[in-house]
Amino acid sequence: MSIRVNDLNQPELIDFNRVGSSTLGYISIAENLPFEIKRVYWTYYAPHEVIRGHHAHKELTQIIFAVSGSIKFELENIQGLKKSFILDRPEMGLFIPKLHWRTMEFSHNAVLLCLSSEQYDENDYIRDYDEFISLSDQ
Ligand code: T46
Repeated sequence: MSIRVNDLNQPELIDFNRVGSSTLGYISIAENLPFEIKRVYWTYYAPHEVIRGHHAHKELTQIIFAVSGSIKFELENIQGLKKSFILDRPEMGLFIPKLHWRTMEFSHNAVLLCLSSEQYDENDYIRDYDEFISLSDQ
């Protein structure tokens, strides 16, 4: 099963579909992604009142799932275009291209699963918002 990303430069919600039934339960499958997965990580027990993120990535692309609970994302590209997304179904993935500033708010029971195009590298982070916005001048 291949998933389709309409524009590799734009964030997008992707429906990974589900296989199964309400009596048996469901399975969703991620394969043939638009990037090679080099890292998988998951985030959990994030208090609802905490806002995570506050950074962008220079090269990293990712697809993120809320495998439990719900997660609200605020994304912004270097042109200042802002988009909000809510992940609240396990079969929905959020594709986030490189160079998007992000913040996330978790529901109390949320578990975030991330499929990432790169291994962890702190040098790939932009953690200063002014530095991020100044990239539009380049
Ligand atoms: C994103 C959201 C959804 C590591 O050592 N290795 C890792 O692979 C990761 C992801 C983090 N860390 C360390 C680095 C920091 O000291 O864990 C600490 C918190 O990491 P970070 O600031 O990246 O956490 P979040 O939740 O703000 O952001 C992460 C991803 O970086 C980001 O790309 O979209 O999860």
